[in-house]
Amino acid sequence: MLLTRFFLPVLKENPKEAEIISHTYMLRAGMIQQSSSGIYSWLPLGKMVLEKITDICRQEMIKAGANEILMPTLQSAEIWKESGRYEDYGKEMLRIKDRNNRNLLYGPTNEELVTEIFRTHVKSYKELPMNLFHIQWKFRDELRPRFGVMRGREFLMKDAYSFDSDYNSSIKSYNVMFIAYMQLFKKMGLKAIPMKADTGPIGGDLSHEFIIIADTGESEVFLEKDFLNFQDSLPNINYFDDLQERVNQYTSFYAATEEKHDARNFYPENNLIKARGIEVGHIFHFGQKYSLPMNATITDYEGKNVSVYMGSYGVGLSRLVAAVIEANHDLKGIVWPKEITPWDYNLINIKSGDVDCDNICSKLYNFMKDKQLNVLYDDTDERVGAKLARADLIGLPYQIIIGPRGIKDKLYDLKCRKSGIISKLSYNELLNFIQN
Ligand code: 5CA
Repeated sequence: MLLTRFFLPVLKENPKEAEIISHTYMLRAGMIQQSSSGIYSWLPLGKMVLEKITDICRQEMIKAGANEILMPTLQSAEIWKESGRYEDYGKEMLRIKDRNNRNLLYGPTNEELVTEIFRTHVKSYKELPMNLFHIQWKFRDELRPRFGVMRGREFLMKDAYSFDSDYNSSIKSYNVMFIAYMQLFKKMGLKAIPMKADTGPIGGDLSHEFIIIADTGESEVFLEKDFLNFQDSLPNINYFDDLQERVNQYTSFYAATEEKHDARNFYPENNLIKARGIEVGHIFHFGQKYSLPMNATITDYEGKNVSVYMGSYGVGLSRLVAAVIEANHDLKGIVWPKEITPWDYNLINIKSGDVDCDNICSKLYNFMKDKQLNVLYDDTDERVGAKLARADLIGLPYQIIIGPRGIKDKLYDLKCRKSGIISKLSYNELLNFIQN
């Protein structure tokens, strides 16, 4: 991509409304623009990262056996009255009337709607287990939207819903999602820690939040210190195996959100740490909470009618963009992990208009495009200082910096954004590096 053809409205100053670094950098790097309180437009750079995160999540869901659907943002109030949540949900729910005076709402979550889809079509245990997921915008009229997309009112969520014919198999379905979450966060370059959690308005008896430790996080959490360094040592994952042992590896550590923390359950005490974190995912096992009032029944293997057992599983996709930045930045800007960076390379022509600089940059850019390498080429005619500052701000993993001095010496600068180390490479060394 040529930077002269890319809409990247960077800001020079730190916007005063931003209180945390991810919000500051997302605004400064031209990733988002606020449209009203807690509601944002996603500009090209932000949209690219959001897509990458979404895609990693989608692929893992499919691998774990879930089917993708797409439910609407607007839902009828009727099904929420069936479950009893229409009144309970309170002021967070945005209620709307259509021209015929019918009550609609902008979905804050989808347990009711997916249960309605299920009960229309599925009648027998033979069709189970089943997991349906979608990736859709949600609306919650948060009391205090803040920190940009971290706590928005409109936000993108991946929500999955499992259906099983009995309790034991519904725990297996919960375990599949538990492990899929560990995988998908790892694939985003993040260390998410599963913690015992409260179930709030979703309900149920078993729940885990997935937390990224960060000082700016809104959640207070308690965990065993050793958990921070734990790496899953079991061999490859097969989602059709029994995953209980794998889940136990994680749940044997003490880790709980503030609401679930109880120091009496913790031993040895000196190893406990209190930290702050960002909730990037939340999974719930709630059994028959929705299927009972909504009459979602199936016949089991004995021919009896039973209400289906369910769980729901959310990932905060738009929040994750901010969470990744909280976990990966420095004083100069964002430092994208390679897994979700919008491009791998930032080719910077520090003297556009100079024939030699233009030639070598174009040659390199075309070569990289031919090899299908992901590169953003800064071909603008701005000052060198502005170009380098912008490159650091948008944080692509490698910068290839080409200017008259390098051309004279036949040595070009390759800068690793994370370490800041600049290597001087010949043209061939540069080609070797980018091809490996
Ligand atoms: N139905 C369940 C699971 S599908 C559910 O709604 N769970 S939730 O309420 O915990 O939300 C799932 C995830 O969405 C959270 O873990 C969080 O990462 C994200 N999320 C929740 N509220 C917001 C918000 N206001 N802004 C950004 N992300 C949010």
